[in-house]
Amino acid sequence: MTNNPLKLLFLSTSVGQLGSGLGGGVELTILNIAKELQSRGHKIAVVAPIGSVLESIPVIEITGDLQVTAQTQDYNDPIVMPADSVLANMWEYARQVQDEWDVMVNFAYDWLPFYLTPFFKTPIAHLISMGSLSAALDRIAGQTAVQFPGTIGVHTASQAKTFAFADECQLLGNGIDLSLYEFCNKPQSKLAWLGRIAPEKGLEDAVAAAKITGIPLKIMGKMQDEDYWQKICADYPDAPVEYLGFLTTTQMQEQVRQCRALLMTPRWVEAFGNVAIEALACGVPVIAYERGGPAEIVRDGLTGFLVEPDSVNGLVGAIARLDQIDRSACRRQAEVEYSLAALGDRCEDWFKSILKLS
Ligand code: HBI
Repeated sequence: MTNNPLKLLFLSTSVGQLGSGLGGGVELTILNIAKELQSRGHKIAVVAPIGSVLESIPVIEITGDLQVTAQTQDYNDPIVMPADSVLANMWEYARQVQDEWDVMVNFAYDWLPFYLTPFFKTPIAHLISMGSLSAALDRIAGQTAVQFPGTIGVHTASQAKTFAFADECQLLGNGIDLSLYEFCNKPQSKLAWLGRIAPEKGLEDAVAAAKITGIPLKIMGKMQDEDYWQKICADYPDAPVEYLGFLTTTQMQEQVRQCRALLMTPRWVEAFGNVAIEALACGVPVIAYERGGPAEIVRDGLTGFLVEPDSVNGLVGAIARLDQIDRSACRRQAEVEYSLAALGDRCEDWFKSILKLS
């Protein structure tokens, strides 16, 4: 237990209810940091869109219209604020209660929380969960990095490098509750793909690799872009693939642990790639395009393979070499580098440093 408990108010992503999968990896990040810091005796509450659920963490549910997802916008698009913005309503609530909290932590990839930071008395930490996608966000976050040094956290160095203020970012990595993932040393002949079904995730390449190798591909994740999925099915009618839906962590790891590898095919700079450490925790090697977070996670040739980005043949070649990988080395890497305790230490240090600065 900590000797000086902090009161931390987390403000969630604005694009979906926590638990819906629309928030992608940041939903798991919020849950894991909140769980770990609460277990250390800190007081945590999460402000999130109505309908959000977060295990044993108190959630303050806020009504209003969800934000447009940043990755569907163009880089120079103006910021869109819906009439009854849930994001604006979340931050109005935060303004009213700010004196009850030591630090407020913003998890939304949105312009407003950064713009509001100088208007608040309580210090605000910003965890940015994607690479650069928007001129407006790059600009306002850059101003925040200068006005409030040390208050911007990211997951990886390659994600930080997509921003001009890379050197001002705290590198937090990420972490998972390893007790939820069961090691499997004897996989069946199948492959896994995990993530939001959306163009930036490059699912079509994994489907193409399954078709070429003839190894069945199990697809899990939120069906975010139905048209995108239908086009893949039309383009690869006889690929051995099966969509299993958006599963809970327990259900997902039950499937993934039986696979020979996880395929990661991001078209963008994946900020981290929670799914990579979830697979490693099950002893499942990760075959990933060498870009973004996964390139900093996978130990090439030891816990998986890094292949030339957007190269289906690269995926196929790596699949052929999977017998080289010792699956216990995958589990061990997750235990050493991606435990909740390691993530909790980095976050606790970050929040304490912000308090000292304020
Ligand atoms: N888009 N506008 C916006 N706001 C978010 O909080 C957001 C997003 N797109 C994706 C997203 N969050 C999460 O899926 C990632 O941060 C992981």
